[in-house]
Amino acid sequence: MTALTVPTMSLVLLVGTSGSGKSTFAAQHFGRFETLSSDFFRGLVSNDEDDQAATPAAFEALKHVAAQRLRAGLLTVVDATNVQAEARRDFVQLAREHDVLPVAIVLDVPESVCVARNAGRTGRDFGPEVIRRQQGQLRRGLKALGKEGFRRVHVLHGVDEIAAATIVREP
Ligand code: DTP
Repeated sequence: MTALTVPTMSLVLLVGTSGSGKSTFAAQHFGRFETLSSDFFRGLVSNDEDDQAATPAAFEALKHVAAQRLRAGLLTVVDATNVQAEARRDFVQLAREHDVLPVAIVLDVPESVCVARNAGRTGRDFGPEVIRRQQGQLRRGLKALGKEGFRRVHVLHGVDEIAAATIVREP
């Protein structure tokens, strides 16, 4: 069992390709309101969580809610792919503005597993090349996360490590 320490005053970014299990992980380890999901926010602003055109509006709303929560001193988890450095930068900045620690939890799952999972889902009908591109971005990002300002970087390699992980909140 791997215990991942997460300071109570933190902004946690889940990082992983589509189908890596971020939402499943979030539901297992964090409270109902603690997790802000980009899918859910796309749904809130467009009625369709798969509508990629709604992504900018969804993230604007998500960041607004994240800021409100951090202001209230509430641990907050961002459930989005977060595989691009530009996408992560705003959240590191947001954490700093609210004096909380940016933390990354990376779900590093083989491409074949993610592709197979997505094939069985409605609304995730993009081809395997999307997962491959995200995997490439994830690989490059893994080395850079510390330099980007994340104060803790937890990397879970593979399905078994993810299943065995627990979260330990630190005051
Ligand atoms: P996305 O970024 O596309 O929203 P995700 O949040 O990373 O995807 P999900 O948690 O939604 O991934 O999981 C994708 C699918 O895989 C979903 O049908 C549930 C399934 N799944 C997740 N974790 C596991 C697991 N450990 N074992 C088997 N199936 C899993």
